[in-house]
Amino acid sequence: MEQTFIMIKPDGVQRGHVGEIIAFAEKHYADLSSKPFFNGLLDYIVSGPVVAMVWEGKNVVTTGRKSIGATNPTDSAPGTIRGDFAIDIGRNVIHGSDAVESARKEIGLWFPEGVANWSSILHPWIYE
Ligand code: RTP
Repeated sequence: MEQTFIMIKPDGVQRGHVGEIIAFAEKHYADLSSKPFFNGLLDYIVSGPVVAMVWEGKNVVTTGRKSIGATNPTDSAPGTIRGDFAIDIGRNVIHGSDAVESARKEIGLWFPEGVANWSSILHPWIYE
């Protein structure tokens, strides 16, 4: 079953500060290191605790991103998480992996010891 990495960003949590995650943030957003907003993005991501999750389900990378909504809250539809809760592109509340391969990398980065190998008894009622 497909998995995706989901993280509620600091403005979605609003508590304390965790300096050690700077290294994670730099790795997590390594592909954006040449962008002008990179340093601001790192400052933001390490400004407080985050809630990191792995979601599992059919096409969950795509459906997760649809639930999250467009990167810029100006473009994210009402009913999506960013559409309902975010105001600024640099404070867009939540992250979701953009592809199965990036989900695999991000889950490995954030959960180096792995995630529980569970299988839901509900699957037969949810999926044909
Ligand atoms: P994410 O990785 O956080 O889920 O966001 P995304 O795929 O929708 O967007 P991406 O292009 O990967 O950008 C990563 C995060 O960088 C911040 N950003 N700021 N100030 C700006 O112009 C700007 N552009 C992007 C956003 O927090 C975005 O989620």
